[in-house]
This record gives sequence, C-alpha cells and structure tokens, in this order.
Amino acid sequence: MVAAALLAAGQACAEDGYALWLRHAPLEGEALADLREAAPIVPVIVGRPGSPTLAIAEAELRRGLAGLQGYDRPRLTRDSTEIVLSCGEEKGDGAAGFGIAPEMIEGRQAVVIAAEDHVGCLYGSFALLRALGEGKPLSEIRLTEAPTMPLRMLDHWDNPDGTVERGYAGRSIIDWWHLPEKLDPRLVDYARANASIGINAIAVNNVNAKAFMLEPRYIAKLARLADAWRPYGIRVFLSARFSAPMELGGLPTADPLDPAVKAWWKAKADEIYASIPDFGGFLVKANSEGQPGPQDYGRSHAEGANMLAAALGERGTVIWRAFVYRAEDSTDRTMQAYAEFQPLDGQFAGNVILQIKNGPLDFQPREPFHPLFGAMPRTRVMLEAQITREYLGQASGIAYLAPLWKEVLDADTGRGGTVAQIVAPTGMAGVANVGSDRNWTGTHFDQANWYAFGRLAWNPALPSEDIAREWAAQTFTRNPQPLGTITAMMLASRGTVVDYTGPMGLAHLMGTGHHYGPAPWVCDLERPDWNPCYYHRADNGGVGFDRTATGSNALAQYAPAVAAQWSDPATIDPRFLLWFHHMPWTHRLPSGRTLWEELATRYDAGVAGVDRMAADWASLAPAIDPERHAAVAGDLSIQRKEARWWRDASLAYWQSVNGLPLPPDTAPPAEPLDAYRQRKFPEAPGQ
Ligand code: GCW
Repeated sequence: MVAAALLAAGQACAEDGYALWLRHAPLEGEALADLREAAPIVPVIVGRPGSPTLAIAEAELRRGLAGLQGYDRPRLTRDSTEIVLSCGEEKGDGAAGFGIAPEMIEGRQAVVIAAEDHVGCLYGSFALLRALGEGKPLSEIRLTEAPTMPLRMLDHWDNPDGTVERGYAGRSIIDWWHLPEKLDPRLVDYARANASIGINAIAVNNVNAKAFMLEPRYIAKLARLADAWRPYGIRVFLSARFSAPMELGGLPTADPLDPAVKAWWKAKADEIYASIPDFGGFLVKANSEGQPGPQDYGRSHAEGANMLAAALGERGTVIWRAFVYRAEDSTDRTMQAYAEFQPLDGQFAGNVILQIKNGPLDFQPREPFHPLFGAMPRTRVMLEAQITREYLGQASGIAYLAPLWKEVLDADTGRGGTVAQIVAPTGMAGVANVGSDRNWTGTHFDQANWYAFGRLAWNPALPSEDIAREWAAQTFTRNPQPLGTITAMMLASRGTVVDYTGPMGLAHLMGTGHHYGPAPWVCDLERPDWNPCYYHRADNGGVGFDRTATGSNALAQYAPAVAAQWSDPATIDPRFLLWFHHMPWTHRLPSGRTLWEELATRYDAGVAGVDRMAADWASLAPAIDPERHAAVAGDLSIQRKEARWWRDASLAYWQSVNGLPLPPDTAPPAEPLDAYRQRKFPEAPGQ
C-alpha cells in the first residue's frame, strides 16, 4: 500500500543496483504521457526466420517499454504504434549496426528498427530503449549507428577457484566448479547487460592463466558459457598458458618452433572448435611477470604468437599482450615494451592482435599514451584499458574513468592519427570490474565505468559527459537538476583522484602488492621497478623521472612532434611534468607557485574535491532511492578518509625528503610520517 502510494507519487523506492542501467524506470510528465499514448505494440518482426537473438530483442523491447510506461505489461490501444524489427536473415555480428526511424506503414504509425542481421536488431532494440530511457519522445527517435571498433571486449582476470585478480566486487561471477551442469542465471543477465552496450567478446579467465583450463572438462564448461552468450552476440576467448603443452601434454618443451608443440596446439584448437564453433581465440600474457613464453626458448614474441595463430587458423584470433618488462633490464621500465615489440612490426600473422595498455607503465591514474600506438603500422593493435580500479582507489568512492580513456583515445600519436583512429580497425579491451556483489561492481558508480567502456568501444567519439548523463539518467534519475549534479560529480571525479594520489605526473606510489593506499617511501623491494622510489626519484634537490635526452630518453620513443610538446619543462602540460622531468622543488610554474607549493595545492584540491562530491551527493537525498543513496554516501565517506590519508602521508613523506617547511596555508598532516609507514593491509582484496 505504502509502496504503491510512493510509486504513484513518482517517488523513488528502494533499489539494490542489480538492474544496472536497464532499470527502465517509469518515465515522468510529458514523456510518460507521450509513450502511454503511443502505446507501442512490440514488436512486429519482419524478415523471418526467427532466432534466439530476435526472441531476446523482442522480450527486451516488451519488458523495457512496459517498464518505461509504468505498466507491468504493455497495454495496447487501437492506434498503437508498431515497433517493427526489420532484420536480415542471419544472426550475424551486428557490425553493420542499425537504423531507427518513425514510418507510416499501411496507414499505421510505426517505428522501424532496421538492421542487416539479428544482432544488429538486438543492438537497435537496446538503443531505442536507451533513447527512451533518457526521456526522448518515441516519435522523435532517429538513429543510424554502427560500431566503430569490431572487437569490443571484456577481459576477466577471474581465476577458476572463484577469486578475481584485482577484483573488488566479490567473487567471480563464473562458478567454474559447477559448470557445465549448472549455469547461474546471472550469467545470462550479464550477457544481456553487455549486449545492451555492444560488448561482443569476453575473455573468461585471468591472463595469469592455469594450464588446466585447456583440459577437456574446462572446454565443456566454456562451451556452456558460449552457448548462453551466443544469442547476445558475444564470443568467448580463453587466456592460454604458453607452457600448457608441457603441463598438459607431457611434452619436454613448449618451444613454438617444435613440431610436436605446434601439433599439440593445433589438436587443442580443433578440440575447442568441435565444441565451440565460434570460439574467439586465445589471449596470452607471455614472458611477463613470471609467465612462460617463447623467449624461454630464445624465440621472439612474434614466433610465439604466430604459432598459436597457425593453430587457430581462420577460425580465430590470438590476442598477444604487449605488457612486458624485465627486472634484469635496467632500461626505464616504461620503454621496455616498445623496445621489445616495435622491431617486430610486420612479423605478426594476420590473425594476431597486439593488445597494448593505454599507457607505457601500468594503468596509473594518469599516464601519457603508450608510444607503441602508431609505431607499428604493419601490425594489428588494440587498446587495453582497466575498468577495475586497481590503482584508482579500487572500490572506494567515485572515479568515473571515461575522461581517462578519452584522454588516451583522443591523443594524437603524430604517426597517422589519434589512438582512437589507430585502434579503430581492431578494437578495445577492458579489464572487467564485475563480481558476485549484488550491484555487480562493488559500488553503484563503478557500473558507470563498465557502461562507459562499452559505449566508447562502440563509439570513441562520444564525449565523457554525454555518456555520464545517459548512464545516470537510466540508472538514477532523469530529473534535470539532480542529473546535472550527478554528471558534474562524475566528470570531476577522476581528476580528483589524480590530485590526491599522484598529481603532476607522479605515478606508481601505491602500497606494495595490493596497490592500496600510499607508500611513496618504499625503496627496498628486490625488483627495482616495483619500488615507488624508482618512479618518483625524489631527493633533497627535486622530484620526478627525467625521461628527456639527459635521462632515460623515453621521449625518443614518441613521434618528434609529440616528444617536442613534452620535452621542455617550461611548456609541458603540467599534468605530465614529473612523468617526463626531474624538477627542483623550488622550480617556478606558470601558476606562479613553486613545484612544492603546487603539489600541496593539488593534494588539497583532491581532498576538497571529495568533500564536494560527498556534499553534492548528500544534497541529492530527495532525488535518489534511499537504499542506493545510503550506499553511495558510505562509499564517499570511505573516499573522504582515503583522500586525507593520501594527502597527509604524501606531504609528510615529501617533506621528509626535501626538508622544506610546508607552504603557507597548508595544514600539517594529521599524523607523523612513521604512523603512515606502519599501516599494513595484508588482507587487502584483489591480490
Ligand atoms: O597491473 C598489473 C597487475 C597484475 C596484472 C598485470 C597484467 C594480471 O598488478 O595483477 O596481472 O598488471 O596486466 O598482466
């Protein structure tokens, strides 16, 4: 009774976040009247035969339209607008996209979703619901869209035992142990959410892979997943351990040029394709962080990748990761992947894609784009982003990552286009952030990162702001005033995290192993390049990594025009200053402040930014359902604490190195440096 009265009054009711952006909450005001009057009939399918994919499109439209009209099932009138799915005969992969337009058909009002194939029609159905969900009138929706990138992929770092490397949202959503007999219905909801944003490929397991996942029993499990996801236009990929021929096949070597090794992989691929005819292929982390690879046998990455590519043949793709670096190599770590791979340009088989992280280090809150983009014109390359926030506060508070990815996608490589243009013919992968938590991603706002990743892989030209607004309108509220507040909070959030964790180009200052919280003082780890000190190089004289010609000269890996924009500390974008330059603490910046003063200002801005988010969110209480409002308020109070901790620990540490007094108006850290150094978190999640 009470709930009904609240609903009738248009009040929000309790929600747990499971529905994601697919809530289809009832429209309000004119938009509601408009859609109720149109009373869409869902759908009339032309272009039979039908398929599971079209059945899903139809069910989604039915469910979504009813929800938006505030009914439990669609209601018809004599003048109902027909929704017509006009699709080609094949299931297809949706690559040609869809069109949506109003039309008169035999004197009746209709909205036609037209596509060359069934998956295109599914994408069009979700797009129609998205536009309505943002409050656009049905009769005014006209869209023509096709995905920019063919491969729009999620990489799961999920282990077969249910743990998730760098996962902060509970356990893996894949219950490998009980597959193939038991398929959690949640995995179908997962596919549905992914299809709604155009994701079409999923690598199901950690790149630090177990060989046994190639055993027949796992192929059966994988086949069950592939069957469940196929109607949603999603293909499965498997992370493969390079040494599997030894571990599973009993061979004495995994040398990619060894005939027995080649034969083993060929037979394995045949076995997989016998159960999964549209298997996507293998994702491989080789000769990186202890993983086996072709270099163990004196072979190159290209020789390793090409051997696997030959085993797959035309049926699939090898996605080979460029994330390699060696402790024994004293070269600046950010230069090692380029040094390793650039000379191999032109040597990779046509069905190999090189997957390159957005920056040359490792998913830091801010990095310049990776110099390999544009530098391998004869190699298919794709972008790897991290949706899970390993280095950006994990699952605390809010950090909306579209601006981070846009910074990279929009960067001009100086070698034939922006990063987005370079990867457009291939694709983009994101390390997934979902887990068994009821809201999927640990915090409600982390859903936005999953959403934004999919939207950008579909269309990298979309502005971060538009994505934030459409997500928030579907997820929280369409009411313009609170919607504007949420959008603004999201847009500022990543810059805020950069400010309180590592401003001005500082990077990799996080705690050892778990990467949670500040630890800029760590200087004594066995591997030099795992030490924060390796990256900040702070001493009494200054701070920052000299990557100019007087230092590591990492700048030389970029196109000359790009290098030029970063080579002079006087003209460089200050956000990258300490990434490329070692500067005196007393160096004067364009702002008029010294470097030391500027750093203190940025840390304070970070803390203030989080306080502002918390206050803005508090002001939204009347506009958001109480359950999610309280959950986000809790997330933000954690983030407020963490921002202060980062600021205080960092300032205390820098001060211990530079011996300078705190700049005027800078509050002293709450505790002495040693207190921060003593904090230990052996139980931190995600390791
Ligand atoms: O960011 C680092 C992570 C590792 C990860 C590695 C990689 C899967 O700390 O946990 O391993 O990158 O991308 O391979």
